[in-house]
Amino acid sequence: MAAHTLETSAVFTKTLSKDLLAIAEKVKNGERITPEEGLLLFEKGELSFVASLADFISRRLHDGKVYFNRNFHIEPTNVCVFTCNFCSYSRLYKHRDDGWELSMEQMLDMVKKYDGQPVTEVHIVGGVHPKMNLEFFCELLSKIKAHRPDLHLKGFTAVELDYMFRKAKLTTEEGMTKMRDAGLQSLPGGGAEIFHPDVRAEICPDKVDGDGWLDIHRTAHKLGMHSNATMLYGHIETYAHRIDHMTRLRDLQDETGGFNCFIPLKFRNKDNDMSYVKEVSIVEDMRLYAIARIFMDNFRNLKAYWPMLGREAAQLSLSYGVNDLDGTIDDTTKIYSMAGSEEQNPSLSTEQLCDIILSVGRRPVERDTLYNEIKEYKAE
Ligand code: V47
Ligand code: SF4
Repeated sequence: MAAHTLETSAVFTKTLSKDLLAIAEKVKNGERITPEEGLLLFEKGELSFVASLADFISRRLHDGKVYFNRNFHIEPTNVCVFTCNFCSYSRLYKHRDDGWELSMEQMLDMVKKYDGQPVTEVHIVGGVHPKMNLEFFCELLSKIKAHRPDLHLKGFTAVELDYMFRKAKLTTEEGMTKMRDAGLQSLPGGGAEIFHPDVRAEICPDKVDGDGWLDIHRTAHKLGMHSNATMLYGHIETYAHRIDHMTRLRDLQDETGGFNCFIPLKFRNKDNDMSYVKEVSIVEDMRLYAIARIFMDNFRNLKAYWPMLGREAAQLSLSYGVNDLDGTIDDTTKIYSMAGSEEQNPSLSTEQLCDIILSVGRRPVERDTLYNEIKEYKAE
């Protein structure tokens, strides 16, 4: 199979059912597949089949380019009013002595540590602390912007925003406008989990629901901001729940076009209230990436978050539709090391990240948050 052609007739006709063959034809012609067809891929699509379709789409969109970003994380606190059963990271307010709460000065010092370094983004996300309110975070944003105007401020999941806006007695639009005016430019994709209420009731009953999450992102897009979308997979959800989740995101993307990328997040089971749930296999991880690439036709970018997946699995995912490995992140990200990821100190230099990409025959390209290309790195 040449890089940009998909030979559906010769390769697949002997082995595939009519339904799967119809999906391959649609992919070849650049057509959207239906939710029923997405479900069929989960139920019947073998790894090699979905991989060839996903890689075809990824090469057609990106010509072998794999993006990464020079960013760093600030996690203001792991104190949280919510009790998501899959979370290994949060501590209730009454147990806050076991957790951390950074002051404004500590967070500004973290930003200053990167003075003179070519980072383009700061990603701010954490627990939902009852005392860290909208005013506090608006002040943080405007102080970071004043210190370093070129840094793109990406921060706060819909869960954090929903809580802050409700506490401030503001509508979503009023609250989001305040955040935007203080300097917030993009929202990360967290808090989406699985939108379906049956699953949410079991894994995260008390935080913003699926419609609320979508409404916050819709509002951000309307105000000219961008955002990401995640899906926490590999726990109690069924294939139908995954398709329902991705369909809702695909519909919102049709409406606003404001999503930058889709990020499947693999459930890790260490030290949380769902430790009894076995983690899914790497074959299921790769099938999920490939099917997401096929189904989410209006999302240009599919990201594997290597601190969660592990660097080798993330490298493998580049053959299953992934075209973004997120960033060169230092060890400020704790959410996955605490949940059992093999990456206990997730830090990669630009050279290491480029080696990972080059050694599987792809083209490493540094991007900014909005996927503007900064530089392509060639093999030495
Ligand atoms: O919403 C929590 C997930 C998310 C576990 O937008 C877990 O660029 C697996 O959304 N096992 C927060 N996942 C992190 C997040 C994110 C990460 C990287 C990049 C971006 C982006 C966003 O982490 C939560 C939840 O879905 N999570 N606990 C766990 N045990
Ligand atoms: Fe809090 Fe987020 Fe953990 Fe849920 S996933 S308990 S909202 S920190």
